[in-house]
Amino acid sequence: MNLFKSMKVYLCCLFVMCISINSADGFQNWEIQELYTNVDGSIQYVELYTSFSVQAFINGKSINSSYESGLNNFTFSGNAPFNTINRHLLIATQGFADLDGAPVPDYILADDFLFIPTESGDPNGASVDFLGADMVSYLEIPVDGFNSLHFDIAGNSTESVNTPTNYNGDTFTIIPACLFTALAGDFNNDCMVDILDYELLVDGWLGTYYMDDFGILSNSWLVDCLATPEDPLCLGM
Ligand SMILES: [Ca+2]
Ligand SMILES: [Ca+2]
Repeated sequence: MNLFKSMKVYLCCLFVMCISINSADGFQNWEIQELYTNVDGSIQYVELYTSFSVQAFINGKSINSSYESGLNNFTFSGNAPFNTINRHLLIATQGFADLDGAPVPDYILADDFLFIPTESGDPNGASVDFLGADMVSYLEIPVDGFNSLHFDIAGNSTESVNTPTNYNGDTFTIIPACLFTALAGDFNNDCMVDILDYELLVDGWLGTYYMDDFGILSNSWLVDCLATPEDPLCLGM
């Protein structure tokens, strides 16, 4: 073999090696683009996005969610489809998957994966870390069922309407039944004030809810805006 031929073989091998090393490692360019939770953590999702190719190799990689002393872990069970340019991945709870018209999640997430910071909690807030790829943190997250946290490439967040999008590009917007009523004390946004709101109050007592909220809850107790939308409390009067 002359020198030219052996150089060609060498460069060829180097090229193949580079591709396979790149492929084996290809997951670092996913960004955390959106986080959503409802008030009780049963409907949540983490949406990822990448503009890069060859980011499919996520099998066994982890996303950690942490707040104060709590740590939740999600591990990918399988790689993403190979073509990743301008794709999203949707990792969502079963409660999300069960919503009418919801895009099919690419991966299923346990309930309560995302933490909801409270007024009296850690001032550093909560964080979500796709280990080796991207990390975001937040002091607050909307729980009105309609808005979510959207992150830019630098990790800055804004609150706006939820836009869950899966790998296939299917998307929709979660619209809670009671979004546009003004019923005070309806902590879980289901249009009525009942035992479910009381349970949230107890769970968040002196962290999220205080004596004022107990008074508001008592004042609206058993008001049902689906049954009686004309009730002055449903109209914010
Ligand atoms: Ca989105
Ligand atoms: Ca309620």
